[in-house]
Amino acid sequence: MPSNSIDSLLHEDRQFPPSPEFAANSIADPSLYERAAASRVEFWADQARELLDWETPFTTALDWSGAPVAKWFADGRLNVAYNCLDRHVLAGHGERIALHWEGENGDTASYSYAELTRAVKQAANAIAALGVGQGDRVAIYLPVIPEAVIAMLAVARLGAVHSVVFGGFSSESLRSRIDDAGAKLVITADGGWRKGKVFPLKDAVDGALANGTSTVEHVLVVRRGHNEVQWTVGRDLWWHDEVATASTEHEAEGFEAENPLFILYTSGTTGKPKGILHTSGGYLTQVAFTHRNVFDLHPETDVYWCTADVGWITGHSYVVYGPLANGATQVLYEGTPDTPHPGRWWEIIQKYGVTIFYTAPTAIRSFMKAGRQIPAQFDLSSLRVLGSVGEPINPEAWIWYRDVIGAGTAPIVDTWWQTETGGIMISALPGITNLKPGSAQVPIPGIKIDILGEDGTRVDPPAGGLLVVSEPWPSMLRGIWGDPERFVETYWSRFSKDGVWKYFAGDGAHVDSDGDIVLLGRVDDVMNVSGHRLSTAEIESALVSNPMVAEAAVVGAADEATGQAVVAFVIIKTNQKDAHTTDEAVALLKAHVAQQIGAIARPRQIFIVSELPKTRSGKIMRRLLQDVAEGREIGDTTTLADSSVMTVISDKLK
Ligand code: 6R9
Repeated sequence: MPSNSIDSLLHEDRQFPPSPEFAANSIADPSLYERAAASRVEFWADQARELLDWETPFTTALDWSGAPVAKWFADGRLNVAYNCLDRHVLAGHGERIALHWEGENGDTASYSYAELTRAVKQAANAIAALGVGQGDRVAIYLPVIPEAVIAMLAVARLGAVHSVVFGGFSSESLRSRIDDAGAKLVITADGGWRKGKVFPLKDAVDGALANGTSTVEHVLVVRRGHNEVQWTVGRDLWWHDEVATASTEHEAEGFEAENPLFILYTSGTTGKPKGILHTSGGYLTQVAFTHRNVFDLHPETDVYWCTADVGWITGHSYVVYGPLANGATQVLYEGTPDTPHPGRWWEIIQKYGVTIFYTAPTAIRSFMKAGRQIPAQFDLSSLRVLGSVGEPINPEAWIWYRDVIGAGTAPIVDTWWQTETGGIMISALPGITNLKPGSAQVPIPGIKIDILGEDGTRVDPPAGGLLVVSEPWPSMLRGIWGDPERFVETYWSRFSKDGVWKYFAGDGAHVDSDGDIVLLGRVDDVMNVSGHRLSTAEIESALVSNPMVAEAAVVGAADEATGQAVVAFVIIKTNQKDAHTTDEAVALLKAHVAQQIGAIARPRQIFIVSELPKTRSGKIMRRLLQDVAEGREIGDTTTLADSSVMTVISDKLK
């Protein structure tokens, strides 16, 4: 966010109270805050009992004796997939639609809860027959098709652990995730539809497994793109051969509440992505609670649509687990917002009568740019709640979203949370809170957030500082896969002391005079590009893995459309300098990053420079490069080893 807009954010005085009709029909009531304030842990225990079915009820809600690894509801047993499926059928809701799927190419499919339950039972039988059982890891690399949801739930049903890898990640990224988790099985598709074309997925899996040292025994392939694929006999199996022929009977077994549910990799401050580990009972409790209360879900009548890909945490918590645990009817869409025409999303809302819509600010900004005449061609009158996630939403975009998409009346919930927090942590509740553009506003009931100064003392409103979560919460991460030290170091070392553990989120935040929280972006070397997290170090290491490159520095520069954009400064090796023109080198390096990590990491700009600004201890001063990338006057250079470097760099860019 450009720094000059922060001031205006902190003086936002427009407020939008809930309409009396909305408040009267809303699921949540203010007593939630009172109950949570009276006893936070008991409050969560009540939610766990009310929202979920337990095979064995728990007797202890929270065990924090192994801090910072929490155990929630640890002596209880449940089956996550049973909670998302079978119990709704048993309660008489088998005919209710669980998924309305819309393929980008126009294919559609609908699954009732009874049909989805049957499909998951078949998939669980097929996957178990491949030797997958409790604790085994399964990598899932699929487009947004019903089989992605089915595969996740089938793995969960067996007590196994899924690691979903976003389909836009490269073969290299997939390989490192498969290897880190030691996956036994990969579930993929031949290809998927994106921007009017089939993109291959199975090829990338073949590439990831090519060195032959992988732990993967089988690859289960869904036919979706009908593109040609290579086949390794004995290893590769078609989903339609294995799953469609499997038995539709499968008894869900209860697993302990702390049984691992999934690993999801996310970018951190170093080059190596972190495998964030989530478990079962606490995670499902918080995602079900927040999905119900933050979106004011009425499962009998609402049609919910979250546009996230299942490969991100938003897809896990608010496409798969939250909505299905709550018995919601939802839309699942495979493709991009503007294929085959720029009104595709609005057409989908009109077609299915979507009532609750959850998307990212970057999408809203791109629609703003395209103009209100596009959504105006569709009937959006079914919409009654709008959500935002992934990055701060600027007040202009907030107002546009409410006016143009929400008919000037729909409440907007700006939800702050992270892969690590598992579920929503800060958000308005639409029937209760007076909404304020540009602010995520208040912790949800049962969550304790503080804003601390650099020295760890609490800052009082109105003031700015660093965001911490001060008490354990049910859907918190339980660790970084295979790296307990990095877990403590990354999240808990900064502000914890004397046995009091505080989770450091990596975000800066400000509390305004009403006590509302305004998020100010990351304070570490993590960028947020279109709501996706990317690490500067990861892209730098991709760049230096190219034989042309001697050294690289990457910064996130403010970008109107994507929030931040990747800008790289690269030094070419002396003996490579004459091999390419500057334009060629830039094009080759952009393609190299896309191939190493994925197209989302492709730099917007690459500047070829002869030196990088460094401190005397050799640390690259990214702050100065960011000034250059954002076209600002260069800041304080006194700690540079050689202060003339910045003059050389900025002269070069003029
Ligand atoms: C859910 C998700 C987490 C980071 C987080 C923060 C940013 C997410 C936000 C927001 C301001 C919001 N972020 N939601 N910033 N307002 N409503 O996005 O998870 O991909 O792990 O990213 O995204 O910087 O730390 P993840």
